[in-house]
Amino acid sequence: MKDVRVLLGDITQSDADCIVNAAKKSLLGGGGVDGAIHKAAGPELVKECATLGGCETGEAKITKGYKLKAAYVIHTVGPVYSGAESDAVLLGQCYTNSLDLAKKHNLHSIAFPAVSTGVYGYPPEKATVIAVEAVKKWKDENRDYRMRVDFYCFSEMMYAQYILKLKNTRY
Ligand code: AR6
Repeated sequence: MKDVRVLLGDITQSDADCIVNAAKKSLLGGGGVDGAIHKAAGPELVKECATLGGCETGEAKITKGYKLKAAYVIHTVGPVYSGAESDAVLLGQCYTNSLDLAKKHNLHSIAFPAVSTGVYGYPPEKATVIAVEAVKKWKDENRDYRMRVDFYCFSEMMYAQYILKLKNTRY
């Protein structure tokens, strides 16, 4: 896919216009990538998050990035993996709603972690397929809008999953 990259490393170091946080419904911080983003952004981030009234699964909300390189953070809440069909729908919505929000704010680059694949238990081989397909569909539907998408992977295993899926995806 054009303008789509797979990167191995820490998403808090991303130079994208916005980075996506795999948050919890309260938006008040947690472990994993959420903890890393809050730590890197500084205490102003949780203060702004506290004004947002939480976030439902599959939805996305935006804040400033504070001390991060990224100007904005888009907070999305992935599903806790249960094996139900709705898991895939909700996970796809995390990507689509984050991309819509980035476009609404006139942002042209976005970095995603592998939402739901840590604490929330989504199997990586399934989650990466949903992530890549949701991004491809969104890019197909927004051909007139330039958007660089970076998939940030925190392990070699996750990196390999994305590379495999992207190799088999035609743009
Ligand atoms: N950069 C990129 N990816 C990371 C980083 C990082 N710095 N740190 C972890 N990952 P998780 P979830 C990867 O558990 O499953 C939190 O407590 C990690 O290896 O962060 O959506 C929230 O508050 C994994 O592949 O998010 C929620 O309560 C991926 O990011 C809950 O966890 C997602 O793992 C959300 O669970």
